[in-house]
Amino acid sequence: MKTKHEPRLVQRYKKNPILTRDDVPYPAGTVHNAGVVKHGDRYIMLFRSHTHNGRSIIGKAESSDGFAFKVHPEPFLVPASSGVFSDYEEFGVEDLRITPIEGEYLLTYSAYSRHGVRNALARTRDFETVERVALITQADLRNVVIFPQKIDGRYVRLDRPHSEITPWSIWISYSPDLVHWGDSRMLIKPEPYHWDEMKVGPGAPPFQTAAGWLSIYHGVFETMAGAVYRLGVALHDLADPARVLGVADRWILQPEDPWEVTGYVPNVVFSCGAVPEEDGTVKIYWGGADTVMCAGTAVIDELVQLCLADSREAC
Ligand code: BMA
Repeated sequence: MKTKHEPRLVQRYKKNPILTRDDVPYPAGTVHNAGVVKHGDRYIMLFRSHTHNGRSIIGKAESSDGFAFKVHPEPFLVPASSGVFSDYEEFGVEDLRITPIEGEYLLTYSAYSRHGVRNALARTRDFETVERVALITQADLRNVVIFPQKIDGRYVRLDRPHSEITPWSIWISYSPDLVHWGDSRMLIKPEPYHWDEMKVGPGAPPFQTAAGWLSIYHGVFETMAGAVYRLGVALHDLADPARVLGVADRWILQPEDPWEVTGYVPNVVFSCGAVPEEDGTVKIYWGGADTVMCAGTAVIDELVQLCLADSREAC
Protein backbone atom coordinates (compact mmCIF):
# COMPACT_ATOMS: atom_id res chain seq x y z
CA MET A 1 0.00 0.00 0.00
CA LYS A 2 2.87 2.45 -0.73
CA THR A 3 1.71 5.92 -1.81
CA LYS A 4 4.30 6.67 -4.50
CA HIS A 5 2.94 9.87 -5.91
CA GLU A 6 2.37 11.94 -2.81
CA PRO A 7 4.98 13.48 -0.52
CA ARG A 8 5.47 11.64 2.74
CA LEU A 9 4.39 13.91 5.55
CA VAL A 10 5.48 11.55 8.30
CA GLN A 11 9.02 10.20 8.16
CA ARG A 12 9.01 6.84 9.87
CA TYR A 13 11.80 6.19 12.37
CA LYS A 14 14.24 3.80 10.70
CA LYS A 15 14.33 1.38 13.61
CA ASN A 16 10.58 0.91 13.99
CA PRO A 17 8.99 -0.70 15.84
CA ILE A 18 10.37 1.19 18.84
CA LEU A 19 8.76 -1.02 21.48
CA THR A 20 7.39 -4.56 21.47
CA ARG A 21 6.23 -7.07 24.04
CA ASP A 22 9.76 -8.51 24.11
CA ASP A 23 10.85 -5.27 25.82
CA VAL A 24 8.34 -5.71 28.64
CA PRO A 25 9.60 -7.44 31.81
CA TYR A 26 6.14 -8.74 32.83
CA PRO A 27 3.64 -10.86 30.85
CA ALA A 28 2.24 -8.74 28.00
CA GLY A 29 0.68 -9.86 24.72
CA THR A 30 0.99 -6.49 22.94
CA VAL A 31 2.47 -2.99 23.31
CA HIS A 32 0.41 -0.28 21.60
CA ASN A 33 -1.66 2.93 21.59
CA ALA A 34 0.60 4.91 23.93
CA GLY A 35 0.38 8.45 25.25
CA VAL A 36 3.75 10.19 25.19
CA VAL A 37 4.98 13.45 26.72
CA LYS A 38 8.23 15.25 27.45
CA HIS A 39 8.80 15.52 31.20
CA GLY A 40 11.90 17.62 31.82
CA ASP A 41 14.52 16.12 29.53
CA ARG A 42 12.90 12.66 29.46
CA TYR A 43 10.19 11.26 27.22
CA ILE A 44 7.56 9.30 29.13
CA MET A 45 5.47 6.74 27.31
CA LEU A 46 2.36 5.19 28.89
CA PHE A 47 1.49 2.23 26.68
CA ARG A 48 -1.31 -0.27 26.55
CA SER A 49 -0.74 -4.01 26.76
CA HIS A 50 -3.18 -6.88 26.47
CA THR A 51 -2.59 -9.22 29.35
CA HIS A 52 -3.04 -12.95 28.85
CA ASN A 53 -6.68 -12.83 29.89
CA GLY A 54 -7.35 -10.42 27.00
CA ARG A 55 -7.89 -7.34 29.15
CA SER A 56 -5.64 -4.28 29.02
CA ILE A 57 -3.30 -2.53 31.44
CA ILE A 58 -1.00 0.49 31.07
CA GLY A 59 2.80 0.27 31.31
CA LYS A 60 5.44 2.99 31.54
CA ALA A 61 8.60 3.46 29.48
CA GLU A 62 11.21 6.23 29.48
CA SER A 63 13.64 7.58 26.94
CA SER A 64 16.18 10.35 26.56
CA ASP A 65 15.78 10.73 22.77
CA GLY A 66 12.12 9.87 22.19
CA PHE A 67 12.93 6.70 20.26
CA ALA A 68 14.87 4.28 22.50
CA PHE A 69 12.56 3.44 25.40
CA LYS A 70 13.16 1.34 28.50
CA VAL A 71 10.17 -0.22 30.21
CA HIS A 72 9.70 -0.03 33.99
CA PRO A 73 9.55 -3.34 35.83
CA GLU A 74 5.97 -2.83 37.05
CA PRO A 75 2.82 -1.72 35.17
CA PHE A 76 1.86 1.95 35.71
CA LEU A 77 -1.94 1.62 35.84
CA VAL A 78 -4.06 -1.51 36.28
CA PRO A 79 -7.83 -1.71 36.82
CA ALA A 80 -8.78 -0.25 40.21
CA SER A 81 -9.53 -2.85 42.86
CA SER A 82 -11.87 -0.75 45.05
CA GLY A 83 -14.21 2.20 44.95
CA VAL A 84 -16.29 3.47 42.05
CA PHE A 85 -13.42 3.08 39.56
CA SER A 86 -13.29 -0.68 40.15
CA ASP A 87 -16.92 -0.99 38.97
CA TYR A 88 -16.03 0.62 35.64
CA GLU A 89 -12.48 -0.67 35.01
CA GLU A 90 -13.00 -4.38 35.63
CA PHE A 91 -12.55 -5.26 31.91
CA GLY A 92 -9.43 -3.13 31.52
CA VAL A 93 -7.89 0.28 30.99
CA GLU A 94 -6.95 1.34 27.45
CA ASP A 95 -5.52 3.99 25.12
CA LEU A 96 -4.24 6.54 27.63
CA ARG A 97 -3.54 10.14 26.57
CA ILE A 98 -1.29 12.58 28.47
CA THR A 99 -1.93 16.34 28.61
CA PRO A 100 0.67 18.62 30.23
CA ILE A 101 -1.17 21.52 31.88
CA GLU A 102 -0.61 23.87 34.80
CA GLY A 103 2.51 22.05 36.03
CA GLU A 104 0.94 18.59 36.10
CA TYR A 105 -0.16 15.86 33.69
CA LEU A 106 -3.75 14.87 33.07
CA LEU A 107 -4.25 11.27 32.03
CA THR A 108 -7.42 10.25 30.19
CA TYR A 109 -8.13 6.63 29.38
CA SER A 110 -10.90 4.25 28.38
CA ALA A 111 -12.35 2.27 31.28
CA TYR A 112 -14.10 -0.93 30.19
CA SER A 113 -16.65 -2.84 32.24
CA ARG A 114 -19.89 -4.76 31.95
CA HIS A 115 -21.51 -1.31 31.72
CA GLY A 116 -19.69 -0.37 28.50
CA VAL A 117 -16.76 1.97 27.91
CA ARG A 118 -16.41 5.19 29.90
CA ASN A 119 -13.53 7.61 30.17
CA ALA A 120 -11.60 8.16 33.36
CA LEU A 121 -9.37 11.05 34.35
CA ALA A 122 -6.29 10.70 36.54
CA ARG A 123 -3.44 13.07 37.32
CA THR A 124 0.25 12.87 38.11
CA ARG A 125 3.13 15.30 38.61
CA ASP A 126 6.02 12.88 38.40
CA PHE A 127 4.82 9.64 36.78
CA GLU A 128 5.66 7.89 40.05
CA THR A 129 2.34 8.29 41.82
CA VAL A 130 -1.02 8.61 40.10
CA GLU A 131 -4.30 9.88 41.52
CA ARG A 132 -7.64 8.98 39.95
CA VAL A 133 -9.86 12.07 39.77
CA ALA A 134 -13.22 11.14 38.22
CA LEU A 135 -15.09 9.18 35.60
CA ILE A 136 -15.79 11.98 33.16
CA THR A 137 -18.20 10.39 30.69
CA GLN A 138 -21.03 7.93 30.66
CA ALA A 139 -20.95 4.93 28.31
CA ASP A 140 -20.33 4.62 25.40
CA LEU A 141 -17.60 6.99 24.41
CA ARG A 142 -13.85 6.80 23.79
CA ASN A 143 -10.82 8.89 22.84
CA VAL A 144 -10.99 11.81 25.28
CA VAL A 145 -8.14 14.29 24.65
CA ILE A 146 -7.80 17.41 26.81
CA PHE A 147 -6.28 20.61 25.38
CA PRO A 148 -3.03 21.66 27.15
CA GLN A 149 -4.41 25.08 28.11
CA LYS A 150 -7.60 26.42 29.63
CA ILE A 151 -9.50 28.60 27.20
CA ASP A 152 -11.67 31.42 28.59
CA GLY A 153 -11.24 29.89 32.05
CA ARG A 154 -12.46 26.42 31.07
CA TYR A 155 -10.83 23.09 30.30
CA VAL A 156 -11.59 21.88 26.79
CA ARG A 157 -11.68 18.36 25.41
CA LEU A 158 -12.43 16.44 22.23
CA ASP A 159 -14.04 13.02 22.34
CA ARG A 160 -15.95 10.51 20.25
CA PRO A 161 -19.32 9.09 21.29
CA HIS A 162 -20.45 5.74 19.87
CA SER A 163 -23.67 5.80 17.92
CA GLU A 164 -25.90 3.54 15.89
CA ILE A 165 -27.82 6.61 14.78
CA THR A 166 -25.28 9.14 13.55
CA PRO A 167 -21.78 8.66 12.11
CA TRP A 168 -19.10 8.26 14.82
CA SER A 169 -17.84 11.84 15.01
CA ILE A 170 -15.50 14.13 16.96
CA TRP A 171 -17.19 16.31 19.59
CA ILE A 172 -16.00 19.15 21.82
CA SER A 173 -16.95 19.77 25.50
CA TYR A 174 -15.94 22.22 28.23
CA SER A 175 -15.47 22.04 31.99
CA PRO A 176 -14.84 24.50 34.82
CA ASP A 177 -13.29 21.85 37.10
CA LEU A 178 -12.30 18.78 34.99
CA VAL A 179 -15.14 16.78 36.56
CA HIS A 180 -18.31 18.30 35.10
CA TRP A 181 -18.38 18.63 31.32
CA GLY A 182 -20.92 20.26 29.02
CA ASP A 183 -21.69 22.71 26.22
CA SER A 184 -21.01 19.75 23.92
CA ARG A 185 -21.03 20.21 20.16
CA MET A 186 -20.28 17.98 17.21
CA LEU A 187 -17.29 19.23 15.18
CA ILE A 188 -15.95 16.73 12.66
CA LYS A 189 -17.92 14.00 10.91
CA PRO A 190 -16.70 11.11 8.77
CA GLU A 191 -16.77 12.05 5.08
CA PRO A 192 -18.78 9.68 2.86
CA TYR A 193 -16.72 7.59 0.43
CA HIS A 194 -13.51 8.94 1.87
CA TRP A 195 -10.62 7.32 3.81
CA ASP A 196 -12.36 8.21 7.11
CA GLU A 197 -15.93 7.43 6.04
CA MET A 198 -16.72 4.84 8.75
CA LYS A 199 -15.62 6.74 11.88
CA VAL A 200 -13.32 9.44 13.12
CA GLY A 201 -11.93 9.93 16.62
CA PRO A 202 -9.39 12.11 18.40
CA GLY A 203 -5.85 10.72 18.51
CA ALA A 204 -3.11 12.69 20.27
CA PRO A 205 -4.06 15.62 22.52
CA PRO A 206 -4.04 18.77 20.34
CA PHE A 207 -0.94 20.98 20.52
CA GLN A 208 -0.51 24.67 19.90
CA THR A 209 0.90 26.10 16.66
CA ALA A 210 1.00 29.72 15.48
CA ALA A 211 -1.96 28.98 13.19
CA GLY A 212 -4.16 27.03 15.59
CA TRP A 213 -4.47 23.85 17.65
CA LEU A 214 -3.25 20.93 15.59
CA SER A 215 -5.13 17.71 16.21
CA ILE A 216 -4.02 14.32 14.92
CA TYR A 217 -7.08 12.11 14.59
CA HIS A 218 -7.82 8.61 13.34
CA GLY A 219 -10.16 7.75 10.52
CA VAL A 220 -11.52 4.35 9.64
CA PHE A 221 -12.50 2.87 6.27
CA GLU A 222 -14.35 -0.42 6.07
CA THR A 223 -13.13 -2.84 3.37
CA MET A 224 -14.07 -6.40 2.39
CA ALA A 225 -11.01 -7.48 4.42
CA GLY A 226 -11.88 -5.48 7.54
CA ALA A 227 -11.36 -1.93 8.73
CA VAL A 228 -8.28 0.18 7.87
CA TYR A 229 -7.17 2.75 10.47
CA ARG A 230 -5.26 5.81 9.22
CA LEU A 231 -4.21 9.15 10.72
CA GLY A 232 -5.34 12.60 9.60
CA VAL A 233 -4.98 16.18 10.83
CA ALA A 234 -7.32 19.03 11.67
CA LEU A 235 -6.69 22.60 12.78
CA HIS A 236 -8.81 24.36 15.44
CA ASP A 237 -8.92 28.10 16.15
CA LEU A 238 -6.68 29.04 19.09
CA ALA A 239 -9.20 31.28 20.85
CA ASP A 240 -12.27 29.22 19.93
CA PRO A 241 -11.35 25.55 19.31
CA ALA A 242 -14.95 24.80 18.33
CA ARG A 243 -14.09 26.68 15.12
CA VAL A 244 -12.48 24.15 12.82
CA LEU A 245 -10.13 26.03 10.50
CA GLY A 246 -9.49 23.04 8.27
CA VAL A 247 -9.57 19.23 8.10
CA ALA A 248 -6.95 17.88 5.71
CA ASP A 249 -8.56 15.97 2.85
CA ARG A 250 -5.83 13.32 2.71
CA TRP A 251 -4.45 11.10 5.42
CA ILE A 252 -0.95 11.69 6.81
CA LEU A 253 -0.18 8.07 7.69
CA GLN A 254 -1.56 4.70 6.67
CA PRO A 255 -0.56 1.12 7.49
CA GLU A 256 2.40 0.18 5.27
CA ASP A 257 5.15 -1.44 7.30
CA PRO A 258 4.79 -5.20 7.89
CA TRP A 259 4.08 -4.65 11.64
CA GLU A 260 1.28 -2.21 10.74
CA VAL A 261 -0.27 -4.40 8.06
CA THR A 262 -0.18 -7.62 10.07
CA GLY A 263 -0.54 -8.28 13.77
CA TYR A 264 -3.25 -8.66 16.37
CA VAL A 265 -5.57 -6.35 14.40
CA PRO A 266 -4.25 -5.97 10.81
CA ASN A 267 -4.07 -2.63 8.98
CA VAL A 268 -4.07 -0.30 11.96
CA VAL A 269 -2.07 2.81 12.76
CA PHE A 270 -3.58 4.39 15.89
CA SER A 271 -2.09 7.39 17.71
CA CYS A 272 -2.62 8.53 21.29
CA GLY A 273 0.44 10.79 21.54
CA ALA A 274 2.60 13.38 19.78
CA VAL A 275 5.41 15.55 21.10
CA PRO A 276 5.97 18.94 19.42
CA GLU A 277 9.65 19.93 19.48
CA GLU A 278 11.31 23.35 19.53
CA ASP A 279 12.81 22.83 16.05
CA GLY A 280 9.37 22.91 14.41
CA THR A 281 8.97 19.14 14.09
CA VAL A 282 6.63 16.82 15.92
CA LYS A 283 7.31 13.28 17.00
CA ILE A 284 4.22 11.20 16.31
CA TYR A 285 3.71 7.86 18.07
CA TRP A 286 1.33 5.14 16.94
CA GLY A 287 0.39 1.58 17.64
CA GLY A 288 0.99 -0.76 14.68
CA ALA A 289 -1.70 -3.43 14.21
CA ASP A 290 -2.56 -3.18 17.94
CA THR A 291 0.69 -5.07 18.52
CA VAL A 292 3.78 -2.79 18.62
CA MET A 293 4.70 0.88 19.09
CA CYS A 294 6.10 2.96 16.23
CA ALA A 295 7.33 6.54 15.87
CA GLY A 296 7.86 9.09 13.12
CA THR A 297 8.58 12.76 12.61
CA ALA A 298 6.71 15.44 10.68
CA VAL A 299 7.23 19.15 10.06
CA ILE A 300 4.51 20.97 11.99
CA ASP A 301 4.11 23.69 9.40
CA GLU A 302 3.54 21.13 6.63
CA LEU A 303 0.71 19.57 8.64
CA VAL A 304 -0.80 23.01 9.29
CA GLN A 305 -0.60 23.90 5.59
CA LEU A 306 -2.24 20.62 4.65
CA CYS A 307 -5.21 21.48 6.89
CA LEU A 308 -5.55 24.94 5.39
CA ALA A 309 -4.65 24.43 1.73
CA ASP A 310 -6.31 21.09 0.98
CA SER A 311 -9.22 20.69 3.35
CA ARG A 312 -12.49 18.86 3.20
CA GLU A 313 -15.71 19.88 4.94
CA ALA A 314 -15.62 19.30 8.71
CA CYS A 315 -19.29 18.29 9.01
C1 BMA B 1 -10.54 0.88 18.21
C2 BMA B 1 -9.94 0.82 19.59
C3 BMA B 1 -8.43 0.99 19.50
C4 BMA B 1 -7.83 0.03 18.50
C5 BMA B 1 -8.58 0.10 17.18
C6 BMA B 1 -8.10 -0.92 16.17
O1 BMA B 1 -11.92 0.67 18.24
O2 BMA B 1 -10.25 -0.41 20.20
O3 BMA B 1 -7.88 0.75 20.78
O4 BMA B 1 -6.49 0.35 18.27
O5 BMA B 1 -9.97 -0.11 17.40
O6 BMA B 1 -8.31 -2.23 16.67
